[in-house]
Order: sequence, then structure tokens, then C-alpha cells
Amino acid sequence: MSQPTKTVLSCIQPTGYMHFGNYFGAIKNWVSLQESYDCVYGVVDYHAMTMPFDIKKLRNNSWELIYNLMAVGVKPENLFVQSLIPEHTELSWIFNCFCSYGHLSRMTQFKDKGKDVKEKGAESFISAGLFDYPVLQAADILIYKADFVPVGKDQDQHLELSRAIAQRFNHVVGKEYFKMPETLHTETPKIKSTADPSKKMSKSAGEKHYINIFEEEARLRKQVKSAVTDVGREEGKMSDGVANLFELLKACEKMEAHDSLVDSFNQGTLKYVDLKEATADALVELSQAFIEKRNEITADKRAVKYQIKQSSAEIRKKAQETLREVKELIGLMNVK
Ligand code: AQP
Repeated sequence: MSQPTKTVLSCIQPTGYMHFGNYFGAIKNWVSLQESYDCVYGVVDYHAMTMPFDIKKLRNNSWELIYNLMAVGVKPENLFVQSLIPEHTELSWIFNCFCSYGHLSRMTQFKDKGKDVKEKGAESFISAGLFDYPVLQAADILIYKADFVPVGKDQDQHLELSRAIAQRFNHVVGKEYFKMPETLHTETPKIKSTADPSKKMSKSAGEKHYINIFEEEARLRKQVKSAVTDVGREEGKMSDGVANLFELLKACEKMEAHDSLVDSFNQGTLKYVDLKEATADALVELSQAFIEKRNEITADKRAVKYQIKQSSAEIRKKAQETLREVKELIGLMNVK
């Protein structure tokens, strides 16, 4: 008898551009996993509200992210928009009651992002949503009973929290209702900022700290050319900045150039300018292909919007089924 196909779930926030950290850390895996699994991928607009946001841009950012995801190869039938599936937020309330305050307060992303907001002088905007969003994330994952969750390394702690919530729920209801979702990483789960390789590539750190995958060629080359290479180098050890450029080259699957430049590094003859040029060439090649595909997709935005509303409605059926079962199990009422 054939085994049922396993489910893959992952999400991304519509907070602006998609960068090479998102792509090489997670989205590249989203695309390839579609060949072997039932995949569900979300544009999580409720999560994008947890940091200060612009109400005039939120909806458009979600559509832009959809075009971007499709341009890199995510199939539209696998995509949903979170605010079109209200069962996620309903389940997240239930999960709030299965998650301890102490566990949630240990989340490093809350501390890091809270610090960012504070440094920008907006302390009063550190919202309860920012504190609580890992619980919503647990609902995003568990509502589809996902087996695998392809994410970057920065999400490991949140995945652990999802498993803890699932375990607590199973314990309370006295059965193995939720399965434990497993994290899947790419070979490059943590791409660093080229401007400050001690940090991950990220949008919230500011413009210098991420490279947009649809970047115009001249600016992309400039960003790679100005990558920090030598700061913090220990004798005989590769600096974080140089290692990051090698990671990017590897992620672009340019192994011949990668291996020959690694040889030069080992022999002490590597010129950083050559490493930067090879990295920029590889990123530009990829980015040009994405831009071309994106132009094709955005030629008919209405059709895409229609398609995504349809796929969200289809994906919602599974979320409704899980929520109904959860409510039954814990003594809540279902409408019908
Ligand atoms: N630097 C990274 N390296 C590897 N993977 C990464 N991811 C994010 N940054 C890196 C992975 O991308 C997926 C989507 O992440 P997100 O929803 O947090 O998207 P984002 O808001 O676009 O990510 P940012 O820019 O990194 O946001 P901030 O600055 O808000 O933290 C996830 O699987 C994530 O692991």
C-alpha cells in the first residue's frame, strides 16, 4: 500500500522585498519540495503587522510578494494569504491557552526585534502581537498537520515552540492528535548581511543589510563590491564576510568557481576582488532570470489575484477541518 504524501508548510511575511537570505535559506527549498510533497505556502500578512507597518502598503506588499514567489517557481495553487483563512487566528487563540508565558518570553526574535524598535525610538510600538506571533506561527503550521517546515536557521526556536504547543495539546486531550513538525534547512540556512557579516541578512536591520533578489544589476554589483571582508579576522581563519561570499557562491551552484577560489584562499593568493566579482556575476545571472519571469507574471495581475483567492479558498478547507476537530476535542462549540 502506498504511503500518504507528506505535507510541507512554510510562510513568509509581506514586509517588502524578498532578499537572497530568504531565497537561499528557505524559498529555494519551497520550490524543489513541490516535486515530492503536498506543499502549502503562506503569505502571512497578520505577522507583518507585528512591527510598525504602513496600512497603505500592507495589501499591496502581499500581492507583490505573491508575484515574487511565483517568479522564483512557487506554484500558485500552493499559495495562500493568511488573512483569507481566519481559522489561523482562531486556532492561535486556543494555542495561547496551551503556551506558557515563560516559554514565549524566551524567544530571541522578540528580544532582537523589540531592541530594534526601541533603538528607533518607538518603544511604545513594541506590541503584544510581536510577543505573541510565535503562537500564531504554531497555528499556521499545525493547522495543516505539517510534517516538514522548510525555514532558515533563525526560525529553529519558533519551531521548537510549535512542537511544545503540540505536545501540550496532545497531553491535555489524551491522544497524539498533532504530529511533531520537523524543520528542514537548506545547505545555506543562515545568509549574513554583506554590510555587517556578524548579523543575518535581514530587512528590518535596514537597506544595507539585505540584497533584493530582483535588484537592478548596477546596484546589486555595488552592494557585493562593498561587502565587508576583513573585519574580525583571526590569524589563519576565514573571516565571516569572506565565508559569507563563499556561501553565496555555493548557493548559486557555481561550484567550479567556488572550489578554485577556495584553493586560492588556502594557498594565500585569493584576491577579494575576484571573489566579489564571481559572487556578483552569479547573483546577477539568477536575478536576471527572476526579473524576466516576474515581468511575465505581472503582465496579468488580475488573473493572478483571482487564482490566489481560489487557491486560498481551497487550502482553507483543510484549516476548517482541523479547527472543527480541535474544538470538538477541547469542549468548544462548532457552529454546525
Ligand atoms: N538571512 C537569512 N538566511 C537564511 N534564511 C533566512 N530567512 C530570513 N532571513 C534569512 C528565512 O526566510 C523565510 C522568511 O522569513 P520572514 O518571514 O522572517 O521574512 P522576512 O521578514 O523577509 O525576513 P527578514 O528580512 O529576515 O525579516 P526580519 O528582518 O523581520 O527578521 C524564513 O524561513 C526565514 O527563516
